[in-house]
Amino acid sequence: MKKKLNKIAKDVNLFLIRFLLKQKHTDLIKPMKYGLLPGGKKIRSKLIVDIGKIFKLRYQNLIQIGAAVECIHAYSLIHDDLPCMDNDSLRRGKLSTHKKFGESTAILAGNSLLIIAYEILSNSNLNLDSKIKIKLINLISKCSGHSGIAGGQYSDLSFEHKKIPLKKIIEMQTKKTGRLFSFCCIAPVIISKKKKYFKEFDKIGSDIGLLFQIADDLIDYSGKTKKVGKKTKKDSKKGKATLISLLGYKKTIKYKNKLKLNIFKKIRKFRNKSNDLKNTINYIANRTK
Ligand code: GRG
Repeated sequence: MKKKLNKIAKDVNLFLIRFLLKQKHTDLIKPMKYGLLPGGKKIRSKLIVDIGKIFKLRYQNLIQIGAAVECIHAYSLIHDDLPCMDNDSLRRGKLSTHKKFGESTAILAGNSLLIIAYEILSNSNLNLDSKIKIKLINLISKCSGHSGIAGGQYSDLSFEHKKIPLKKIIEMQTKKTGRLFSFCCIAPVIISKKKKYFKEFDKIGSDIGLLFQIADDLIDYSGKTKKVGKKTKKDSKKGKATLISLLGYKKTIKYKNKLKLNIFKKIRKFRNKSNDLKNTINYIANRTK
């Protein structure tokens, strides 16, 4: 699993480095690269490749779509670390982008990464039919804006120091983290034009996203800053609404394991074609950083 993940991370980074090299050089490229390239696991790209494998899709197209997703993901992390959001000075084991380059530069580098995701998806070297590209762009827009990442982040911040019911916490985490995972799971279905699987992979994606977020909250609860590469034990200090704050540590682990088994049930029918996907889901559920 680690070997395959590293290969995909390397290929995505290589694509991004080449793509950025072809851009007109500007002073924002350096902070953009800083927030985008080193350290990230590229787990979202791994999911795209795993599901692409089920539908026998071209690897290089999947890497290019993964690159676009990683730009949006990096943008969300850069903005998430800002003082007006979660105010974190450490990310991926180094200073967060605003600590290194200043707040205004971090905001602009983040915005530029969001825009570049659309440039990557609409680029003529992405070897897909224009109609499919438009569908991908339309979906990633919905997953990133007010009904997705940004909307989920808004709820996350407004829930701080409040008692929030389980359903609302899950809804918030599904938007904040799950929608981008949904995109990763649906994109290969859109490319393969297998409409009948669309809803199924939408749900699988948001469940994997939720699983990822729960694992992330557990890491915050019990992980060590040095190993994780970002400050841990912040959620309780900030009064974040998480499953741990509501159910406690042990029940949250039970919830996570049940969710994982449910996802496995949904992908069982793909038999050994979904082996890589299954390994990635296990990795997501058990990760410690
Ligand atoms: C509209 C895209 C957009 C963003 C603005 C700031 C913001 C709104 C949203 C924040 C979303 C956010 C940071 C969600 C948390 C998801 C999460 C657990 C990220 C950690 O992802 P990893 O572990 O990171 O995959 P690496 O470093 O491996 O890439």
